[in-house]
Amino acid sequence: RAIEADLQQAIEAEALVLHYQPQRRLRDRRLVGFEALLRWPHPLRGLVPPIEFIPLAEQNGMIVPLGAWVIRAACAEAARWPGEQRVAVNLSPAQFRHGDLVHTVADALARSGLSAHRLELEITESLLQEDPEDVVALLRDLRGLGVSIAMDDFGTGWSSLAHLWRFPFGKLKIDRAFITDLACDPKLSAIVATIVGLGRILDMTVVAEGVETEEQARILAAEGCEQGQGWLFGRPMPAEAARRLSAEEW
Ligand code: G
Ligand code: G
Ligand code: MN
Ligand code: NA
Repeated sequence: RAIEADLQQAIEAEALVLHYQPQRRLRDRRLVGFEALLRWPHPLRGLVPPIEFIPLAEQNGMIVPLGAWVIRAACAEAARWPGEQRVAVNLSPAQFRHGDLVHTVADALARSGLSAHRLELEITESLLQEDPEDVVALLRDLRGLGVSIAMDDFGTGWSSLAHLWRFPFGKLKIDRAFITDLACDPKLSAIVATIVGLGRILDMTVVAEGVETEEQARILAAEGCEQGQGWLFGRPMPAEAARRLSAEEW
């Protein structure tokens, strides 16, 4: 309960922060975007990672105002990047059920002046499992604003293939689970190659998550995977550092 009250207070005080992790084109390592990742600087607990408070915020409904803040903050920050890279924001299923997500996104774009094509919304497969028709309609409305939609953690849910044809995602993010042992097991590179082929046919950009080694990056590039995100290409970093990187790699 103590943590719940603390979190409520932190959200109201806008005391949470976003860190930004680089996303790079594998071919030439060009910086193409950043994923915004929420952090909670807690006076006693230090920098609390999202796994420790997002599930709580999802249970008690705080994720709706918190998620709206994340969208506004990420758009405002990205609007300041000299390199005009894209920003990706994670969405929880509850943000689709409650609150006016389309209005929230449109408002964040209008307030920040960020071009819609520079905003990417990451959703997970679990969202599509719930109520596909309604969700697909909402995703289309979001696309209508000019933003793109990425399927996060691709390959870990079980509705993935069933829903791919229903909705034109701009991007598939291959889950880290397939990348970790990529260099050790040819079965994993076969899976990656299959996802890359699927992305090509469906006209979706494929991004590998959790890329930690040059060997993994080499295999991914050889398989035709377009982009990568992971410690090899940059750790999640505070806003000021991301802004500097954006300028340096313009
Ligand atoms: O590095 P990392 O610990 O930041 O992220 C852990 C998980 O938390 C990821 O699965 C990510 O999708 C999720 N996450 C990070 N930031 C946000 C956010 O702003 N909103 C939501 N809903 N999830 C987030
Ligand atoms: O939204 P998503 O679940 O994909 O969030 C990405 C998560 O993966 C975050 O917790 C982020 O800190 C973490 N992460 C990013 N790059 C790497 C990496 O190269 N290795 C590992 N182990 N974790 C990573
Ligand atoms: Mn993500
Ligand atoms: Na992911």
